[in-house]
Amino acid sequence: MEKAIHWYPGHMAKAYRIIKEKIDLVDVVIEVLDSRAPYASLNKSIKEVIGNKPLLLVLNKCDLSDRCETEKFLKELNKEAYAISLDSLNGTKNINTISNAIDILLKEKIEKANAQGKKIYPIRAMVMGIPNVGKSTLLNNLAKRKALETGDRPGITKNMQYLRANDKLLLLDNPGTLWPKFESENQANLIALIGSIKDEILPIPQVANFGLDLLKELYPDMLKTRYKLDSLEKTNDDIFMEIGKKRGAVVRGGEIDLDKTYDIFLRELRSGKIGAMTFERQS
Ligand SMILES: Nc1nc2c(ncn2[C@@H]2O[C@H](COP(=O)(O)OP(=O)(O)O)[C@@H](O)[C@H]2O)c(=O)[nH]1
Ligand SMILES: [Mg+2]
Repeated sequence: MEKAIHWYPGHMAKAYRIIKEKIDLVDVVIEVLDSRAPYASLNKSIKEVIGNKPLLLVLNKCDLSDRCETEKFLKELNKEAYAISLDSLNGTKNINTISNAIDILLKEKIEKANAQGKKIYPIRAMVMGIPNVGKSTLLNNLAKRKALETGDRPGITKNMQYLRANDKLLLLDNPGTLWPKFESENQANLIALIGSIKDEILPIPQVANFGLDLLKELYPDMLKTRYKLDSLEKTNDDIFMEIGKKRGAVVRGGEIDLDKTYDIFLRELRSGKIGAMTFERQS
């Protein structure tokens, strides 16, 4: 990106320290990913942070992603860790799904405890993930109470108690915030697109253009339908002008307000209004 997006080392060190302090309190770690960009939202250093704790990957926001692509990602990720997909806003079955997944993940440990007549339940878990993937929403959904502050802006989760999901599962009440990894410009753009970086510090025109390029390539029909576009064989600026016009993003004199258009486009893209889509493909 022209204007580099940084996650300062100070933040990283702090996040690392907080997680290290809590990791010994739990039996299993749940890393929440955004199913629209599972690889980009995965923190590759998590294994260093959690040591040998079993890891459950939850591809969240599956209501917003392309089901077919999500299945492919699950298959691939399942080679490295246990992976499931969820919609944490609407999940009456989420507790069972997570509880069952943890039982499978901890199968050996559970069998051993049973054989020795030791008590293993309740299992303690910690939820982690980069900002905005839905950690607080998932915790609220599992604990069936709106105890945690949620928001669609990154960094809203702050300061130990456990929340009870069911008889078998306790969750540390505060999720661990992991830092996103910017290994490439593409990854930084994806992280921006899923809303894990505050818009205030983002080069919005670049992110919007990245989103438009992606949709032209991956979901051209949804894009055309949403904005009633006859053709995509135009420059991005021309397409944004059309979108702006249709959404009434005009300034005095009838000129299109591109900044406003970018905001509208990104809001609609992020909230699934253009359609359910996955922004990454497996290489
Ligand atoms: N559509 C959809 N939105 C979700 C889901 N989970 C969380 N969200 C929304 O994503 C935003 C960020 O959620 P939050 O729990 O605050 O993320 P956190 O930063 O990881 O704790 C909020 O606007 C949530 O309502 C989901 O499964 N589906
Ligand atoms: Mg949160």
